[in-house]
Amino acid sequence: MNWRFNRIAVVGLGYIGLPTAAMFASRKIHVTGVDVSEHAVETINQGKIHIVEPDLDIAVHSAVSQGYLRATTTPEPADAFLIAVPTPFKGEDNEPDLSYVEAACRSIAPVLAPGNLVVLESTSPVGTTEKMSAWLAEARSDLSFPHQAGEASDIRVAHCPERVLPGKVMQELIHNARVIGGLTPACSDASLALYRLFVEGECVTTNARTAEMAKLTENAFRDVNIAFANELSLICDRLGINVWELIALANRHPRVNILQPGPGVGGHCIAVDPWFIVSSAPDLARLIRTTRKVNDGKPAWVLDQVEGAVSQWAETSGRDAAEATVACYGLAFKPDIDDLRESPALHIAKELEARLGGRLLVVEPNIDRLPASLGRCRLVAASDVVADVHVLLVDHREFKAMPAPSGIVVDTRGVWTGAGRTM
Ligand code: SAJ
Repeated sequence: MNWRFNRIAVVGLGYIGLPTAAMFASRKIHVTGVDVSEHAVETINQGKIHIVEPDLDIAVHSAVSQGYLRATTTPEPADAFLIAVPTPFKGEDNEPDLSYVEAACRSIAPVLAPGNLVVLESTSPVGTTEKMSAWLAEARSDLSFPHQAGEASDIRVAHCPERVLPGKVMQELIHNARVIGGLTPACSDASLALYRLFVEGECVTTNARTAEMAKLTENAFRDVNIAFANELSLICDRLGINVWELIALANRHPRVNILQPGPGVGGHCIAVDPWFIVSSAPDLARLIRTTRKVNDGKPAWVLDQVEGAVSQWAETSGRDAAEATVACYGLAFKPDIDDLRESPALHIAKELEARLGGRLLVVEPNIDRLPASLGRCRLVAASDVVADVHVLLVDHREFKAMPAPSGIVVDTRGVWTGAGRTM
């Protein structure tokens, strides 16, 4: 079948939706961006962006000024609708919260017309695409949907999970392979034609449930591998072995590729998505649940290390531990970005502030001002630090380029104490 997409609507203009909208617009397709935030809509319509991502500002500015991208708070008719809204978890049991997906479905339902395609891009638990089809059908009993009518449905529904790395979104959107899972083969075919408009990577079709699980599997795989490295770092510390040297040596084996330990796992994906697998098969997902606990437990271990370092300073200097000045290097959730959300480094700095009072310095070259939650710390340049204990939390390029500071060092990333580095 020959699919035509004259207008595409993207619902949710965040880290995934806005770059995707700009990408379609760059191929001279009319795109309507939909978001509940008036601020986001106004900013985008001025050709500006409300999030930080390299090269996105240029793409949005040119898409808006050439008239291919326009943002609104109310959905309008289109040929294809992409849903890219958050899918967080909630409650003590980390259950997936699909309320944003449901709200997005209910908002587009009134403008759907026969022949339309609806694609879910948000990372979602297995079964969400079927639920989405059911929510749409509930709102539009005059149309038929694939979970009821199969190949003959008026509306096509598919899942095509986003897989781009924050900081490299504009390149990865074009070049990464895409997994496309339709509720029927015709739904997959329509989505394939949609993504081929700008994706140069391989586009592979499957069913919706497999596509949902593929995305969760990718992030759970990375989580397991990081947990392995984090657990090794605890064991090596006890045994007096440099964990970074150990991993570099083990990785010389042709079939071993261990990731790097750190202060914990941050961001909005890897620390969240594995829980979606756990909640769908709690009795079977034993390794994946333990992985989450290992990675979530790392910040507490780092805090113990810092307290140990402060006691060591007090002992050797003959001073009171309460007089120690501690400097934290890095607050972001990973290197060379300014994103502090769900950052283990930020969590550690906040805890240290609470425990140490005012004598905490923070070096974070990617921000101009400390978040309000760190009201009693001082943001300083690395060259201005005078401290007794230095805590490296993020491997920003600036820290890699400088020598290890003198004093006691707690290095969670192996930047100053890693393989091949001397103290
Ligand atoms: N981390 C380590 N050690 C490592 C690698 C990462 O401690 O060796 C930490 C980072 O410091 C960070 C966290 O893990 O705190 C996550 O960072 P990341 O760079 O691994 O991943 P994200 O969360 O930025 O993006 C991931 C990507 N998934 C995979 O690489 C499998 C990305 O492709 C996904 O699109 C994204 O999640 C998403 O949106 O799901």
